[in-house]
Amino acid sequence: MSRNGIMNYARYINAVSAARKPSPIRGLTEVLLKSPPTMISLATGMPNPNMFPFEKASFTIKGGLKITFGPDIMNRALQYSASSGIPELISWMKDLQKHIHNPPTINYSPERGQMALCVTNGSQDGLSKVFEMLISSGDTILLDAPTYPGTLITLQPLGCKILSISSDQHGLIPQSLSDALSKWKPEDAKNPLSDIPKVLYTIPNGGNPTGASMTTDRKKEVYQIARKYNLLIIEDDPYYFLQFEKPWAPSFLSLDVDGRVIRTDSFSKILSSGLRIGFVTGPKPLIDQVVLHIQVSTMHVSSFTQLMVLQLLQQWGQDGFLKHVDSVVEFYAKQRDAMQLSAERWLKGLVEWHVPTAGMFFWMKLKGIPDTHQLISEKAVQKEVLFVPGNAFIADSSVPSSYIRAAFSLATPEQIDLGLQRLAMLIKESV
Ligand code: 09M
Repeated sequence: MSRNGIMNYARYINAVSAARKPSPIRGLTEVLLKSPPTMISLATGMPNPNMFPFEKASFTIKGGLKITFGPDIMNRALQYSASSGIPELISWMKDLQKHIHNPPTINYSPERGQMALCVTNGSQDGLSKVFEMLISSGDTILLDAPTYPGTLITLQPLGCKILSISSDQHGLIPQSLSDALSKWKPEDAKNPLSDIPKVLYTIPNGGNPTGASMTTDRKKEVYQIARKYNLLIIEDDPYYFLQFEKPWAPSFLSLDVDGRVIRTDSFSKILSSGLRIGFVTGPKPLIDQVVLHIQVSTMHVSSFTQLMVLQLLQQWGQDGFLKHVDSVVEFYAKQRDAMQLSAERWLKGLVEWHVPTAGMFFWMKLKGIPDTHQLISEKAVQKEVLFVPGNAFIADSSVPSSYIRAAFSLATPEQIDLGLQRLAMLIKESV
């Protein structure tokens, strides 16, 4: 932070991102969208939607609601739209973030890190753009270990060093973060030539693969460490809406008095993973850079997808949305219980695990098996049961891991039971 307590965002933005310029055509499009109907535009190269073959559509929502795309909405759905997202959807999502997280930054000035939001093709798209904005070759990034392979494979080609921070059943361990940073001094953050890490990435709820969720106290401690060393925190939280216990834990975004948190949300676990829709929320100077990247890559998330989701959210309202989330949670909590019951039945004495309070995963340590890779990729396949071996979730996948990730999202309780019975047989045959 600079002396007056304001974040210097330029410190975090890498050379590629800093060199991004807005598209001149996009600027004209904004003018057109705000123009009176008397404006004659011979400017934009948008196609004429009357030439598109799709006419109307209607979707039946479980529970009886209907979404209808008449000719006007259909034309809008088939046309280009703003890179940051359809304005009404952004505004709906900002209201949701305000309601859920009440971020301190909401009324800050834009330069001070006012909360801004853009729509992305799932959180993966948002995350990769955030990393590509922040990471330069040679940088060191702090990550929860083990972690989501989608993050590891995004980071690896960027040439950064990964500094893994230990975690347990309550997620990232603050002491481990402090220890990792102790080789630097907080003042190093003021030296542009220092190699002090600038970014911490963490999955705070229902961690992938660990199933772990961070306690409020831990989040507060981590936030204080981030303040001390002037770190940005990337809060990758696609399992936020899959928390099985209320009250839901406060997010890093909700603690963010400085404007140092970038949060990725996903609709993949609650509305659809195939529609590809997620959100990046964070300080405006950083979101603006992400949007410049969107302008030259996807241009925007499918207008069709956004309008479909918007209509659903508008009809539901926040209450209806949260009621839907409750029903999703109820399903996954039962699935979690089924896996817990079957694990107790078959795996006691063979496997160590913690019961997750969010998400879709159990992280299981197979006793007496130093490396699960071969067991899972060969013998388990022959026994017709699949898991992900633990080494998929560590930066150096050649390091052996005695863990596996078991997902309880898709299989029926009967299949879960049979699957864990097969796992028990495999372990017994292998030790
Ligand atoms: N497995 C994810 N995780 C996964 C997975 C997946 C096909 C996805 C964390 O849909 P998005 O883009 O919002 O989700 C990306 C994402 C971001 N962050 C922590 C995640 O777990 C999705 C897709 C097949 C397997 C998959 O195994 O874990």
